[in-house]
Amino acid sequence: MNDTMIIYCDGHYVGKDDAKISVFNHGFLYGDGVFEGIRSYNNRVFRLKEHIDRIYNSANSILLDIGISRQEMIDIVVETVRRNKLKDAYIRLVVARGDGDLGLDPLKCPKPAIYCIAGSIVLYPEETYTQGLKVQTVSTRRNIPSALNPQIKSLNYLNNIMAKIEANRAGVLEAIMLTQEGYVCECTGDNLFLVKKGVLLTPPPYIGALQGITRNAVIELAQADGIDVREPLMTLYDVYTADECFLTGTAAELIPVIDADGRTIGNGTPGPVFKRLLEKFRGLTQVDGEAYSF
Ligand code: PXG
Repeated sequence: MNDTMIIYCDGHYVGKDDAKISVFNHGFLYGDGVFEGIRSYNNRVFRLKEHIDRIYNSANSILLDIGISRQEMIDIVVETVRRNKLKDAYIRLVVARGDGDLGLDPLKCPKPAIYCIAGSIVLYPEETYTQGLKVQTVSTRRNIPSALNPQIKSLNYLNNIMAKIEANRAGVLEAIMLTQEGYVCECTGDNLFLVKKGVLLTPPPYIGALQGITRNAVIELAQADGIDVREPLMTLYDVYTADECFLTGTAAELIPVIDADGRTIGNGTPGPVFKRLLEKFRGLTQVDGEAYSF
């Protein structure tokens, strides 16, 4: 994080020390709000339109009227990275319910608050990208869609945070989260992919896996490469017996998994399908997205 960082803070571009929110903001008091994690590569904001669509869908689902157009939101994101002169960035876009009183009623919050932070992120240590990650199944199940639909990227990420704590306590960096029924769902901030006999498998969004933007890009790249992609219901047995496993996410990008619950996946090294898709993904990030200049 640099000292000259400029943050879009509810209508104004301010320095880091001035980017403050009220304790009465319901984003803080109740996790009432929505967010996106976005990346830019090589002066292009990767899949920005998809991220904007997703945050508007998240907001719409929680009856939060963002109050500005999608184009205005795109302009805020691009202007924030531009002002920070970042060629490559990790961008956090947040829309909170805004200031209210000490009750949870959102009707007491007249105006939503929008924030955009452009910086960087390192999710996993460098060597895990080449050597692979160990993951552990945790007891915290993914939120059930009938209680809080996991497609909503809400500011309340406690479900995922509890899973991350369990993984940390088990001595690994990432958790496999199951659905209430015991099907493999996703990880704490990443989607999960398996390769079995040349077929690419990933859990279906209707069970609670986020329809990740990196996930969608990987599916497109695989299909364009002639790889068969399917979204079946899967159990841990499928993970343990897969030829390859990897995770996808904006922050994580593509990361190989070589061990799940002590079972070695494939031959214990990043597999050929993963390597091929990683190369294609890296190529795509250099050319795809909303271009900007300083
Ligand atoms: N699943 C969940 C639950 C997520 O929150 C993904 C999958 C991947 O989706 P995208 O669209 O990014 O390919 C996410 C997104 C973090 C962090 O610090 C992760 C996300 C968002 C913010 C922070 O790990 N994940």
